[in-house]
Order: sequence, then structure tokens, then C-alpha cells
Amino acid sequence: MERAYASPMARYDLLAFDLYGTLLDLAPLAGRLRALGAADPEKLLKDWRKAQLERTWHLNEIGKYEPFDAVTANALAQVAPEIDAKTRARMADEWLTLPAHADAPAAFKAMAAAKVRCTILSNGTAKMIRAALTAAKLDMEVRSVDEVKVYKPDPRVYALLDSMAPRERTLFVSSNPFDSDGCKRTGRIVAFVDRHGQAPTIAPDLRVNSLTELVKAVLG
Ligand code: LAC
Repeated sequence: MERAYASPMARYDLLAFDLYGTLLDLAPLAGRLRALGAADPEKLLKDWRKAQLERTWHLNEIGKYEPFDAVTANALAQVAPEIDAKTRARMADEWLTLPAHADAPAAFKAMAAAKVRCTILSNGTAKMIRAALTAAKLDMEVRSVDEVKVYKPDPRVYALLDSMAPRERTLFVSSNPFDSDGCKRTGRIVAFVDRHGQAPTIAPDLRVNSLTELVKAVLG
């Protein structure tokens, strides 16, 4: 963890969090896919997530938009056409009840106690985000790309935060490297949560190994 940011309680008016992977743990999906009959659930999950994100980037490229629940369903149909439609629908529904990462509940409890304003900023639709937050027993504001009908890392997504707090007092938090990079490219302040995946290509302002470390850095 970088120390330079370890003080400032009043440094940020707003913390904005990516959802899938950052607050919610995607890994348990594999077990659920297995229970629903997937032969190689780890591979299916990896292929599905990749196809899901690639579909959002392709939609951005061609200037089209479809909501993230449709993206998620279509990505699964693309990588696993052999699975019947009913089972695929049940698999897609699992995105609504993903568990929080183990470090999330205490982190948000601490931030609520310190009255730090927190929001989600996610590719998910508001409905998907709210369902997932409820299931994960987390509660905060919700901003969705659905408001601008374009996906991360389009700058219009991160600009949604500008109506909430001054840019220099907003910290965006993500464990998805393309998301951290995308937000950095817009000149905003970014914390990267290293969940042992790929690293971002643009240096984030803060790099932490957990939300616990993030809280320490933000609250001092
Ligand atoms: C999100 C994707 C990037 O929550 O995980 O926006």
C-alpha cells in the first residue's frame, strides 16, 4: 500500500465503487454454475466474464447499447450455446445474488460510521445493482451506465460522478484494470484494489490489497 494517501479524512467527499469483482466476488459463481450442470464451471465463468466485457466494448465501438442483463445473457449464449435456454437464464440470474467479498461489510460499516458518502458506479442496470446490494447486505447510492447508455470505459460513464461531488474530491475504486485505466484516462483520482488479477496499465493514485486497506487509507 502506498503511504502518501494515508491521512486525509476530509480528502474525499465521495467514494465511487465498481461493483462486479470489486465489491462482489465473482468466484463463487463457479460453484453455482456447477450446481446448474456446467461440466467445467471455472472455464465457463472465465469465458463468460470475458465475453460479457468484450460485448460491452463492442457495443461502444458500434455505438449501440443493450442493458447489462441482456449483455450478460447474450454473452453466456455466445460461449455456451449447448446449454439450454432455461438453464442459461437461471445461470444469468445468479449475477443478482453474488456474495460480497469478505472485506466489504466491515469496510462499509466503517465508512458509514465516518459518514463517508459512497456510491456504486457500475455497468449493471440499477435494478441489477440494487438486487445484488440487497443480497450482499450492502447499502449505498447507485449510479449505472444505463443512465448514459454507454459502457465503461467511455468517459461519459465516469462523468456521472461529476454531478455528485467535485472531481478532485472524488475517489473511484475498482479492481478491474480496464476500469481503473479508463477512469484514470479521464483525469480522475483512482484507487485500484488488487484482487490478484491483472494489473492496470496506468498507475492508479492508490493501490491497495483490500477494502480494509482502502478504509485505512481514506479514513487515516
Ligand atoms: C462493473 C463491471 C466492470 O461493475 O464489473 O461495472
